Amino acid sequence: MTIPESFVPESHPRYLSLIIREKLVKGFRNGIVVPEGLIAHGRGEAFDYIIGEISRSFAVEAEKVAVALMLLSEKPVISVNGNAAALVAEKLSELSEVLNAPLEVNVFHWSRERVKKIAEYLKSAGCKNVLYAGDAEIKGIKHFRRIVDRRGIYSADTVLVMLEDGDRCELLRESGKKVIAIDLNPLSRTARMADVTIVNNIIRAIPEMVNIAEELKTWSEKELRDAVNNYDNRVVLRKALESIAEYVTGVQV
Ligand code: PTJ
Repeated sequence: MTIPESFVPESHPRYLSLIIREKLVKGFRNGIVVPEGLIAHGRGEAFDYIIGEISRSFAVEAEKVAVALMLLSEKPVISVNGNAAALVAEKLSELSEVLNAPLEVNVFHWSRERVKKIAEYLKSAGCKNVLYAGDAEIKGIKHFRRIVDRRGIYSADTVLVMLEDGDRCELLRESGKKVIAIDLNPLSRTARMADVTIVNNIIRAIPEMVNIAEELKTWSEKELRDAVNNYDNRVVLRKALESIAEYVTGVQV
């Protein structure tokens, strides 16, 4: 008998969800994902479940504005933690390329060794622009997410974050940066603090943003500015909550 690489049969009704778990467990065994990251994924899964595990229109609307904002920015940076690297390294590399924005390794559970491991992993997934020097600090943050790269988040004008914590999001904004957050939980502090909140799973949002970026690169600066100026994040968060309520109450029991 040959032992399969994955124990999940393709016919399993929750195949994709189980494959994602396997990716994270593999990332954990390789020292990229921390045990706390597995717990954080559980919370994300629960929210994804009540969103319906698809990209809703409010998410796509925010993805478009996020890409427009990054294209308009002088120094956009994509902040990557362990879970994000384990789940979407290749697509993050593509997004980095198309937006001309470096990926910066920034983690809550910091060690120089782990940061280097994640950076190497992103490079092996094709990313040519990975920052991880940890040679600067964001004032006011006590935890390790304060450690940033001088050429990256420290001097960025726009930062894309995912699986972020609310206080850093707030401090990044206070320091004059625009913050785009991808978070499945529309109630989180991060979701409420960000300038643009994409309530979606990173496994869908990042590939979609790559495609959107290809399209928006053909837009004029005015068209990009109009998209950003006409956007209201509070309206989008409200739509997310209404959509969840509608979806959950519509399920036949
Ligand atoms: O930075 P690291 O790698 O050392 O680890 C950081 C973790 C993930 C442990 C840390 O950031 C953390 O504790 O995250 P939180 O505070 O639990 O926040 C995670 C948020 O991301 C929650 O609101 C989840 O709903 C959401 N989330 C989880 N998985 C996904 C997600 N959002 C989008 N896509 C996901 N796949």
